[in-house]
Amino acid sequence: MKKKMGKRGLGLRGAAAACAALTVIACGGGSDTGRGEGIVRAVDPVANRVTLDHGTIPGMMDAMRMDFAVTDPALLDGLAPGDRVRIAVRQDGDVYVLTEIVEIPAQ
Ligand SMILES: [Cu+2]
Repeated sequence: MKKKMGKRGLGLRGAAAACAALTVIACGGGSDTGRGEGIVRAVDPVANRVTLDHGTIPGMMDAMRMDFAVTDPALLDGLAPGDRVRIAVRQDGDVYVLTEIVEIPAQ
């Protein structure tokens, strides 16, 4: 009679995959500056905030829509919804702050 080992094998493999995922997250947490691109959705010069649909920021986060504080209100000058931008993001604990916003000229 043969014993079936399939389920147990998958379980171990699943556990290994989970560990690998945790390692990646831990590594991502170690990097506190990231770069990516995004599209401006809203600008709030009074609160010094900008809402972006941003792409993947390697080591920091996946693509999503969110709003960021900016280090310098002047970074928001001339920005309008629909603009494509390159960004540099600094992570301070749970807070993400843009240190750089550069408009990508439309082609
Ligand atoms: Cu985000």
